[in-house]
Amino acid sequence: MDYTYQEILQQPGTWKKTLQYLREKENYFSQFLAESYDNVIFTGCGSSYNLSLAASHFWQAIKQVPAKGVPASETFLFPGGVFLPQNRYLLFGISRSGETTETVKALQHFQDKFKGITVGVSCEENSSLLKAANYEMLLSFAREESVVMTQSFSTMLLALLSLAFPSSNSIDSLSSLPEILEKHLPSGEKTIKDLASNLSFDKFIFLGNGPYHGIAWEGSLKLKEMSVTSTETFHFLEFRHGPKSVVDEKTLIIALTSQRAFSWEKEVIMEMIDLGATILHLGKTSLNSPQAVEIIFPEETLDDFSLPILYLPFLQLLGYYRARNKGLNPDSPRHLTKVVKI
Ligand code: F1P
Repeated sequence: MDYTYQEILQQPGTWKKTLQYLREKENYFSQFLAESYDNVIFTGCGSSYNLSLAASHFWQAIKQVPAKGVPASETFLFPGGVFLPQNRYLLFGISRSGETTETVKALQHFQDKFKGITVGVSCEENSSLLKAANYEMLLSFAREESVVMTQSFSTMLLALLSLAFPSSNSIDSLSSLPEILEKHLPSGEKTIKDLASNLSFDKFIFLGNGPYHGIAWEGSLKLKEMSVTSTETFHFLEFRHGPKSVVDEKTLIIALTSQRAFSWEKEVIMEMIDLGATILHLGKTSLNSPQAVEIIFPEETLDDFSLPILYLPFLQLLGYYRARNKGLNPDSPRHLTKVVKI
């Protein structure tokens, strides 16, 4: 198999290294976590923007401070919509390569124009982003050959989630994640591989609320990048307000349900099944529907912070196997390069 596949499957081990890294760096990170900020901004491009969306939700929900995920280009093209001159910010710049032009520029522009601290989050040592930042989160053990981001995404998100929790107990609540993933990967991969062999679907809709919305965007981007497939992404209830008009028997809805809003999300899913859709459901509780292909994670320790991360490898495998079934090479996705420099 190729390196994209290998890197998807090695995530349990990479996640263990991530949690170990957070333990080792606890004192270093406490230097900036102890300071006070009015707002927290997460920024990046492509997958790293999707990561920013998920991380900002986690951060605000856990730390009770205003947090926002924005595309790196917005921070310098429309700063008035992102920053307030009188406020003090904690700005996380997220970039696997640490060389994406917009993300490096976002950090430099912020440091020139606004007040606060910057943290570079990357897998590449000595990268331009890490050199520009006041602090660094260097996850070099999650470096990857794949053009599309796989383990680097889940690793950087897991690291930021762990950082958001009050030290010590954060790691405990997430420490079971690698083993849970390891347990579900074999059967989950088979489920995804079987579904991806069905090339009759021509519409792919990703649905996710709250912290799952950034994950829905990332699953949508993986399928698009690797298999050259048009995809759409919505919050569950938003899908009723017009976009559901496209649903028919050739529609696959990838539903990333939560614990908190499951009853609301299930209602939308059942309505779409009545319109003819097939469902790929990742969740904690089964829908008990013959129209739903499911990967269920019943473990008690899982919640709306850890589940979104756990869904990622299966969404990555969906993109991988559909690409393979279309005769495409996931290691060299059409038109794409590993880093976008302008
Ligand atoms: C960001 C990015 C990826 C995309 C592709 C090109 O990279 O846009 O999101 O999938 O690999 O680069 P980075 O800033 O995280 O290195």
